[in-house]
Amino acid sequence: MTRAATFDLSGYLDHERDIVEDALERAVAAVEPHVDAEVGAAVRHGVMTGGKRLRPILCATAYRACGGDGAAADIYDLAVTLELIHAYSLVHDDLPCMDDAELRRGTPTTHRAQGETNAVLAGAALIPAAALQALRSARALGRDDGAARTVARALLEAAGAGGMVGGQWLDLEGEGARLTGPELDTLHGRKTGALLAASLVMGALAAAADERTVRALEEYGTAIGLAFQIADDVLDATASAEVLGKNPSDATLDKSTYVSLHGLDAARAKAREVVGSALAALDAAGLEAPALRALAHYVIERDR
Ligand code: GRG
Repeated sequence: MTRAATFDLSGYLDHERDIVEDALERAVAAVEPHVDAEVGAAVRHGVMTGGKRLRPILCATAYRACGGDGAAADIYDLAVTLELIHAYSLVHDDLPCMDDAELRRGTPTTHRAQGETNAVLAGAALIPAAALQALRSARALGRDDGAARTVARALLEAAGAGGMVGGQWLDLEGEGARLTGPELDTLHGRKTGALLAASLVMGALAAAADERTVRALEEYGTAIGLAFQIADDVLDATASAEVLGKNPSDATLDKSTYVSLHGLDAARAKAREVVGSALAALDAAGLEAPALRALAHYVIERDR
């Protein structure tokens, strides 16, 4: 933990985000020729309007923590497939039939800027684009066909009905209901945690890490996924729309959250405890990984 304190996370994040933006630009440019100009503009709006880029940064960081040494462009081409899936989920989550949001990342949501039909099509186009790019980039990193399929499967399982989409469904079903603590953990483990954990797993698999290391990073990813969601609930309850870049919505939509269930102080304490278990997973696998340690703290200390 002291190692994390001396790590220049802010410089690391700035550097990583620049490389991630370049890789996202390549990914968007590869989709645009296949769709009409309006859908292309919606794809670009959904992907290229900012965001913390946490998932690709976690993936590339896990890859290096496992000794991955493939060409830099290839690991980021793999890492941004997580962001393509994340971007689609935000575009669809903001639609009138879901959260009906006006603002995302400080700009109008994709359907507000580019129209609802274009937003639906753009989100849908991103899913196969991400899957195909995951296969291609894992092969480019030297993984054989079987290993590349395992990498792509990790992405799609996390995104699918057993992961993010299933979590979204639980979330919609839970509006207006008072969920128990374990129900809330399950909802967010699927909605947010699965893709965050897959970020670590995909980075480790791309580096051909051994099974024990892959599982340790999955454990770390699951823990920071939960911590991330608790922090999200705390921010929704405490931060302004100006800082968040979106309108706080949990109370409006009458959602159960870690704050509504436990109160602010207990939610913050739980987030710290879960970060502790993420770090313990790295310790148990003998992974020094200073960047991952610093990122675990960042997940609960961020201001947006
Ligand atoms: C049709 C049932 C159905 C589902 C479609 C819409 C959808 C699939 C899933 C949505 C799940 C979702 C919105 C998960 C994201 C949760 C979350 C914490 C988002 C914020 O992530 P950050 O903070 O955002 O990483 P930035 O803007 O930094 O990228």
